[in-house]
Amino acid sequence: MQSAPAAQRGTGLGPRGIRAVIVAPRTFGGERDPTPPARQPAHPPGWWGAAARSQPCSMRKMLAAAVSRVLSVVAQKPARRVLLSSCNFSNKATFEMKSCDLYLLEKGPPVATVLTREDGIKYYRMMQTVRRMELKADQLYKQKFIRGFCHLCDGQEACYVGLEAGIKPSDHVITSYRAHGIGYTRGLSVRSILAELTGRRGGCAKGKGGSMHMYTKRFYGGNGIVGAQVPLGAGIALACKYMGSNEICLTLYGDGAANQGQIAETYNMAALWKLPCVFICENNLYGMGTSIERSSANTEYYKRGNFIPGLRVDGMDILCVREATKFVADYCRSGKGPILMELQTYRYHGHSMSDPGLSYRTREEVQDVRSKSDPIKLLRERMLSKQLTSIDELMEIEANVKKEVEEAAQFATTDPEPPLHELGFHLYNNNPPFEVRGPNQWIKFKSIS
Ligand SMILES: Cc1ncc(C[n+]2csc(CCOP(=O)(O)OP(=O)(O)O)c2C)c(N)n1
Ligand SMILES: [Mg+2]
Repeated sequence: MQSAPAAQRGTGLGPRGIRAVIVAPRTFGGERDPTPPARQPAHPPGWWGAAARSQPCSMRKMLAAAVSRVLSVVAQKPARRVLLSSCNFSNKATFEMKSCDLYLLEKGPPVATVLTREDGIKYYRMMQTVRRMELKADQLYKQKFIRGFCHLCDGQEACYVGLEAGIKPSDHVITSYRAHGIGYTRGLSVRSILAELTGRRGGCAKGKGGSMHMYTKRFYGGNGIVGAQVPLGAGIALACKYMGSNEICLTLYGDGAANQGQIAETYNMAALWKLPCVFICENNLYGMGTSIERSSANTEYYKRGNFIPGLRVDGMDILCVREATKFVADYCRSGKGPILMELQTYRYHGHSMSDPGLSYRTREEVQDVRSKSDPIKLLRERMLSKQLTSIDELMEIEANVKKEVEEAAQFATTDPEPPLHELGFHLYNNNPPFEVRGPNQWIKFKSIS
């Protein structure tokens, strides 16, 4: 049965359109520096901004011309263009969003929000980075640098960037095997993700995890068994409650996983114990090659918690996801127990690298989502429409992202593989050395934490 195009099925993916780049974040080992990325030293926003903004236009042009000569030497960029266009940027703007559908809730997230220029640029860079990283992974897979499983998440970028924007770094996240994007937004560097995919020593799991098993602080993977991360997420939320940390756990799973029995069991326990757990169903319309209409008797996943309140969110709109995430995070933190959030989204690639993704959906359907609902295009259009950025600046961001991803790929294809004798290392944290059995009982590996 051929499913109808996404837009016709009322997926909430409204017509929209965009593209972009940014400044590479500093990295420390596998993790990104948690401080916000610095602007290029050649043209930081603060050094001329306040003075220049208060000048009349002709004075701004004179100032730009003078500074241009100095900057063109050090910045290797058309400084006049940067200065002039930056003068006209707004610092923030208000945007309206699609309202969320609610279940057992009287009030939902706001339908309008303020986006600062700084945040907009940050989100744009992050979404572009995830997109480019996934396209690079696709290429490395086809070149046979990456072997085995590989599930890409391009198309779903607004979910990951929006979720991270709505929680605290101290909160917790666990997800399925489609883990590259959210691993990045949780703090992993592109380099450590790509090197993990190629099985190299510099990978975030030291080259021993691969696509489905990436971790960093307060990010628990990367789980290959469909739905198995959901009870684990409730367990993490139980720990948050037990420790009285006022932290929450975002527990992600797909529309396919939503039909599993263990998900219903977990809803029950989480509600019973009022756990600070946000159940997040990434509804990308398909579980492998099966459309939601063929797999689910009830495709309103935000209502599937039965006794747990829920909301359905436009997962292609970063602002919608951010505001909804703040809303559900506040709900959980206030001690009311779990809440369910369905993110309506779409994956551009097939389920995994062995799935061309076009036997169960049409090329036109994918193209339709790309042209009307792409999350990066949407943010781009919004920011341009309210003068939060310029095309030049976005292109500069794109160029920087491209460079960062290229350098990461270079590392991921040249870094050595972990040595064989380290195969059993790092199984446990802070454990005295012990021996592990290999594929047969005569092969022994030493395990060192
Ligand atoms: C317990 C279990 N059953 C089946 C599989 C094979 N499998 C891997 S992904 C998948 C589909 C899951 O779809 P969904 O939950 O919608 O997530 P998406 O891939 O769309 O992100 C299946 C059936 C598995 N890994 N684990
Ligand atoms: Mg799915």
